[in-house]
Amino acid sequence: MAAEARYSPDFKEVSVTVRNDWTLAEVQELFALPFMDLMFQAQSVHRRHQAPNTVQISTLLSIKTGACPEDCAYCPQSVRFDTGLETQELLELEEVAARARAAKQSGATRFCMGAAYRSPKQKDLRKVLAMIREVKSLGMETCATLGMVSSQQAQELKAAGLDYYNHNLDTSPQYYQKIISTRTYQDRLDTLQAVRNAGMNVCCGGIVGMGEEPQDRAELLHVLATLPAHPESVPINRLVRVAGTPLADAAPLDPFDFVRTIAVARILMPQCHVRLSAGRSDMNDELQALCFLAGANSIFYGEKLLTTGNPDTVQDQTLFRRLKISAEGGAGQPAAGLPAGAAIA
Ligand code: SAM
Ligand code: DTB
Ligand code: SF4
Repeated sequence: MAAEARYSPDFKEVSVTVRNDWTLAEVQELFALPFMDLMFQAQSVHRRHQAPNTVQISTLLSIKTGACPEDCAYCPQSVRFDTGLETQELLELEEVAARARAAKQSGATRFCMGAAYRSPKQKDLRKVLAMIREVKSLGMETCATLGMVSSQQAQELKAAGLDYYNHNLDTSPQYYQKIISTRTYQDRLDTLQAVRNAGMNVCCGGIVGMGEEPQDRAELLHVLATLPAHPESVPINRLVRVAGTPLADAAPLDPFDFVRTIAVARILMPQCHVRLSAGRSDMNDELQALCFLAGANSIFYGEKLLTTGNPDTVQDQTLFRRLKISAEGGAGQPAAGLPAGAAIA
């Protein structure tokens, strides 16, 4: 006599289709699932759409640091907050090229350049275009985050060889107004549209742990998952609380709520890379493993983000070995010290 089945009878089949007609109610229902059910569903979707046990590796370089006129309440680079940050004008081409060569040497396949601009001035953009051409000529994927860009600027970036443009929505439309006053949510959507129209890959996500309500996290993911096309890359940052910023004393977030956000992002946008971005320095190995289980499959590798710390590379290598996670190979080499993996089809 067969044993009675004990698994949950109402577990839905994992969908093969990619949807951008999610309702907010559906997103809220996912967030409301028991943690284990959500993780099971997220990992099932992950295995249907992504190579398991494989993580894409990006490196990050701040090419222009601090003195930013915007007032993003989380950011150490705003000129409005006294964070003791040392500012740095736009780096010279030679220096960026040297850093990119070193990143390639250590096995990085994507090089992300970040600048503390509201939007780039044309004379600065010209210099950044030269940097993009240089990095591209090394055979690396290129990514940049320079603030708002016009359609014309997006086309120039694309023509120079930019593969990805990072521009985050950060939070829900409602909560956004408590975080930033110097540019609107619609400004950000317009930049995303310009990037998409220019034919570049979109990298767009947000920050969790800024004192927002669970509803705000649902709304952020709902906006992202109902864009006409999902971003190819979705960075989920955990707020790095920097002394001197208005969010320095934000209440700590329940780590499981962070993991839930990753899991829901994975379910809603099955074909994107979900990046476990800022905040890893304050996470133990077990929490990072839960994030990978929830569907995160990209990280920043290297000991600095833009201005704040990131885990040291030996620590990451050890974690990847312990979890038997491989670096997504892509067209290049795996990151130094990390086990190589098969490229994702
Ligand atoms: N100035 C450009 C912009 O805002 O688009 C590019 C650089 S900006 C620093 C890139 C992203 O870093 C922000 O959109 C935000 O999501 C993230 N970020 C900045 N400060 C952070 C912090 N303290 N904790 C977590 N993420 C942060
Ligand atoms: C993103 O979403 N996170 C990265 C990248 N895009 C540019 C930046 C994180 C910055 C964390 C704070 C700092 O180091 O200044
Ligand atoms: Fe400036 Fe970007 Fe920081 Fe906002 S997040 S203050 S735009 S560098």
